[in-house]
Amino acid sequence: SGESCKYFNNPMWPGEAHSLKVEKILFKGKSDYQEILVFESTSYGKVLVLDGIVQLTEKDECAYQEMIAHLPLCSLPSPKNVLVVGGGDGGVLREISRHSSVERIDICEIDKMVIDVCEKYFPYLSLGFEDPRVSLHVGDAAKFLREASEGMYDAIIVDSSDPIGPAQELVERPFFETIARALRPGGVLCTMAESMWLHTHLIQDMLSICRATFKGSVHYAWTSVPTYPSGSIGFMICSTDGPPVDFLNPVNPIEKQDARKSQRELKFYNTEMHKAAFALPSFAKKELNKF
Ligand code: AAT
Repeated sequence: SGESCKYFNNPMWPGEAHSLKVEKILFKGKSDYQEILVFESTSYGKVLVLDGIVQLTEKDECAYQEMIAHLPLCSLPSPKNVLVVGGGDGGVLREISRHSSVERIDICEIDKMVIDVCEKYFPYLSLGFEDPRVSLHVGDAAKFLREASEGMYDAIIVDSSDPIGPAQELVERPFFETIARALRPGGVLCTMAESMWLHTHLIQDMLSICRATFKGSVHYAWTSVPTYPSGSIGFMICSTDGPPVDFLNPVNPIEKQDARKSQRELKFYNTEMHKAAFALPSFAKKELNKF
């Protein structure tokens, strides 16, 4: 009631709110696109918040970033050209860097301030930008993909925020069509696809768009991230028509690829977690298999 009401008004999860105790506010600012907050929490380390929504915490970022990067890249025999959409903190770049087959990593992040703030407060994530294979493009990914050359990427990873604000277009059909065009035949997409506990309709919409757009295979996978609403997050993982991709049985195990093993060990991803990510609870199977 009263003052606390605003915390229950997020349209992505009406009537619920998740809280972490703030020990110290480290940065608070407003970019052209969103409000940015970094704070030190009591039990999850530093936290990045955009427009009031937790994007990552030091303690559990590994679960999200390792899964969103390695689910697609370990499913291809030898990925070379990779595009990241969003991901301005650099964490997904850090994970892609482990793959020694990769020759080029483009990243299109809309908000330069996210990149700068993360460089200062999350150096163990933004070190991803130091990889010489990375080219940064600051701008709207919807526009970037409309202009991308046909068939140029082996994999596209969409690490974007929730579809309110600047990421709205990134769950709509035209965006998926430009992704399919930018992928080579048998190329793969992995995009953040919200929670099966909270967003059945959104996931169903994404599934039907993806099934119409990606003629290889389309799957929903998920993992546990304690600080995301409902404690879990999903991924839509798809391939274009071409050499078939068997997402459930990764052909390119990370154990063989990890070129930077000495710098930072994987904390979450392994081949067993990869395979397990595609298993769905009965309720989700029923809801999602219709689409
Ligand atoms: N790896 C951290 C997790 C994120 S960050 C999402 C990023 O997507 C943000 O930096 C945001 O600025 C960027 N972004 C949003 N819209 C666009 C766009 N149109 N083009 C390019 N970049 C964009 C995601 C956490 C998911 C949270 C789930 N609840």
